[in-house]
Amino acid sequence: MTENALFDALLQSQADADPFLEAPGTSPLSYGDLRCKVLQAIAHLQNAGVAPGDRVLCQIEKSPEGLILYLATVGAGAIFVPLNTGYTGAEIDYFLQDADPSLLILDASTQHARDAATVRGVAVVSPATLTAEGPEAAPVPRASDDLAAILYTSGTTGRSKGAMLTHGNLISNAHALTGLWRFTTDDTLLHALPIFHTHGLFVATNVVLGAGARMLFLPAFGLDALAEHMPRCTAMMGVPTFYTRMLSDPRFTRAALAHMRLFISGSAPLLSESHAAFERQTGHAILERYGMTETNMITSNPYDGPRIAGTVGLPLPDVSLRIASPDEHGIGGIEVKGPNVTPGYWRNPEKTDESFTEDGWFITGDLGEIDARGYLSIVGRQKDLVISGGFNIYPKEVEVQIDALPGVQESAVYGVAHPDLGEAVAAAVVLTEPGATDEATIVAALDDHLARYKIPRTIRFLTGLPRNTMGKVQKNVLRDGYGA
Ligand code: MLC
Ligand code: AMP
Repeated sequence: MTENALFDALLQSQADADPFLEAPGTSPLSYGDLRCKVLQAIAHLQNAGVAPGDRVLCQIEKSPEGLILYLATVGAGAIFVPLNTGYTGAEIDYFLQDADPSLLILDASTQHARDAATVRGVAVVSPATLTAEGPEAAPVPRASDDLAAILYTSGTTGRSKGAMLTHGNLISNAHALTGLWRFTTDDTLLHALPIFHTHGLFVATNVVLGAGARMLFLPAFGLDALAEHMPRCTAMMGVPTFYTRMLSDPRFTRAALAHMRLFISGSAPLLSESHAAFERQTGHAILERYGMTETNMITSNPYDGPRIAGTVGLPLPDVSLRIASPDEHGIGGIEVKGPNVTPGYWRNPEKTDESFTEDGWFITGDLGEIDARGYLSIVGRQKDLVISGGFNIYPKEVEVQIDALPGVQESAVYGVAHPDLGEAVAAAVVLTEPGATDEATIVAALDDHLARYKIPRTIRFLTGLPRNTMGKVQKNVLRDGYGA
């Protein structure tokens, strides 16, 4: 017993010879290999000066090393902070200031983040160095309420905030989902998600570890890779875009997917039509679940009972859900309580206070209703947020950057329906005078500051923004008038 809560819960029980991970172009890893590499990486992290409680930032391309570094950082008693590989130097600079890390893990080729780290005096090390062969170190004791990770999520003020996740938060969700979704040592999960978000990092990886299952680990989502590797898998987790793209590909037939046990969707709404079309084409009813960075997973459709399209199912065991201030149709704000919920935002007590009710419920910012069977449906959002292909974009963050550009008087950023991504980012811009700037100039300027998935795919130039009597921009009018 090492008494490192997450290590003990997720990395101790599997037999050494049991297979863990296979990634195209790399040697397969058994659970014994995984444990050995994690213990070696703990020693490397300690030699690099990482102490318990330190933050370790990590912006690297998806690779098995990324998983080893997540587990080793937590094993070293430190706090893992994964970063989207698309973040620009300006964005990294903010995370370096806010997280105040002792180490930044970067691929050798990533210059912009390296420059930011030099300015902030943060040591940089490559994943190759940290995962090289070497002596092992024992996991550092950590209790279940110690922090394991901080995941940054953007906010309505335009500034990202770090959601703190404890060992206990992650363990409770891993155990709940492993049981609920019936993962066992017979399973092989097809992993095509990025590993800098809750979905690909915690939901997928921790469920596989919790079950002692296998993972087929793809560097990125692609239909050819899916068609090639799915025959050896039993389950897949994805965002709705994965499933709508599969629907457009004749290779994913009922016969080709007959061996699959489970398809899970989350991170963004799965349209009922997509659910029905997927079932018609493949014979599989996608199991939709609902979660958030701050809360891990909250609800899931059942494995055995009806998987109802357009709903996100029932609360996970130990998770409580309520609808705050329901209107006459029963629709209100979704609030959550349970062992899955963050203790708050990193060094941000104001945001933490704002995000919990006085009686301790976490306010998701999503609007929902619960039907007679107890199934939750998400019907809208109280927060001004665009979800594009499973990535969240807070309009404020983009508006602040557009408004600062020469020739721009003001802007409004909003989501429009998009057949592939669910929603796409759009902007309405008012210029200081006609022709003061143009779309290409705005997009080029944003590229220095914002990851590309946040950059508007369309920009409309207006003479004024539609506002209500309170002076608030009416984004619904922009969406309705200038949608898709
Ligand atoms: C990529 N691009 C996107 C984008 N993904 N733009 C908008 N929205 C997206 N989601 C941009 C790239 O920056 C690039 O821009 C261009 O599209 C092509 O990049 P790509 O990598 O080839 O894109 P593609 O294969 O189309 O990626 C789509 C995708 C990917 C759906 C496969 O976005 C993806 O893996 N999404 C998963 C997100 C995820 O894991 N979310 C979980 C969050 S956790 P340019 O300008 O360079 O051409 C969470 C909690 C929960 O929400 O409940 O799970
Ligand atoms: P993130 O901040 O990236 O963790 O995204 C969390 C948000 O994604 C939630 O607050 C929801 O708005 C949305 N979300 C996650 N899963 C679903 C789902 N199954 N259906 C609709 N929205 C979802």
